[in-house]
Amino acid sequence: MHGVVIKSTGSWYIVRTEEGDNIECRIRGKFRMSGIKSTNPVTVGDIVDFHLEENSENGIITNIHERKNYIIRKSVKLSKQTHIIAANIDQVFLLVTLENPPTFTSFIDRFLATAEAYSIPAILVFNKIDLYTKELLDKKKKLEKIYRDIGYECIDISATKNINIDKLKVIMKGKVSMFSGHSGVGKSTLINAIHPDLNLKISAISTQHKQGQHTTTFAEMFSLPFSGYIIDTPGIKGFGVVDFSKEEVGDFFPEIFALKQDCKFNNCLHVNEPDCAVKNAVEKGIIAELRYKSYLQLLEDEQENYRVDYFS
Ligand SMILES: Nc1nc2c(ncn2[C@@H]2O[C@H](COP(=O)(O)OP(=O)(O)OP(=O)(O)O)[C@@H](O)[C@H]2O)c(=O)[nH]1
Ligand SMILES: [Mg+2]
Ligand SMILES: [Zn+2]
Repeated sequence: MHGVVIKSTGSWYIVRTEEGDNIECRIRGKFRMSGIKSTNPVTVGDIVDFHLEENSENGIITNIHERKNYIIRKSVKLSKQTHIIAANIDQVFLLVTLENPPTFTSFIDRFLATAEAYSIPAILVFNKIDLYTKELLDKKKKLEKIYRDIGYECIDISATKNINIDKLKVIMKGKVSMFSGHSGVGKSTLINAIHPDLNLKISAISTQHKQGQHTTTFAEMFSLPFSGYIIDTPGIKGFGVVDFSKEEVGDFFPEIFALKQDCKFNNCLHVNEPDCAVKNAVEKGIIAELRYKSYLQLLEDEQENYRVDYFS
């Protein structure tokens, strides 16, 4: 038998079969995907083979089909370990709020670079626009211009006021979409707005810290009434870009990638090299300063910089 993993709690997996049955499955003994050191061998979105245990309605997973792609993050405590958030994703929506909680551009850029590295189309969704002041609307507009100019779609929504939810539904139809972003940005609220029957748990962000409360604790996949799947994920703080080499970081910034053949040195890292087309473009304002700073930061790969905002 086979199916898709729609939920994982660490020791149990819910596998949905083509007939639409949900079977609780386990893995037995050592089960490792070659090449990935991760805390979870099986993840949401994985296509797996399994067989039913004797005299039981539960199954044992015996095989994971090759993944089209997957997104990983570094485990917070064990920095060398990674956690696979989800696999076989068609597109990822990054939910962004400029306040309550703030989403910093360094985080957005790290996320986008990761999506580029895995060749997963990424869409920026600015949520909670019902709360935006004139000043925040201006800031959002400037940010959107930067991201649109380099090819990323940006959509303004309000999950609670039902603004532009239909626009999202059109893009999601027939696809596996993953929702990501900091805790409290409204991922679960948005999924409820798209598919109210799901009635996912949400919580107010803490008034003291203006941060989310990590309400969603496991990634989970839901099938949509208009065809397609949606993956809700727990809020993430940092996004570990695990296996980038310095030379390839620029390839995950579309505007840097586009210019690199014009640099004098073909292994130019666009830091201190002479006749660097990228640095020239930054000076002329063709490449946004904040994107370039995010790029430099990724080169250094300093964890503690995750939450630094270069846009203000
Ligand atoms: N005003 C306003 N509040 C919103 C909107 N979307 C979500 N919220 C509120 O933001 C808070 C957090 O929403 P959640 O959906 O729990 O956030 P989440 O991203 O799922 O958070 P985690 O599960 O912790 O990662 C709730 O109080 C929501 O009501 C919106 O469009 N406008
Ligand atoms: Mg949630
Ligand atoms: Zn260069």
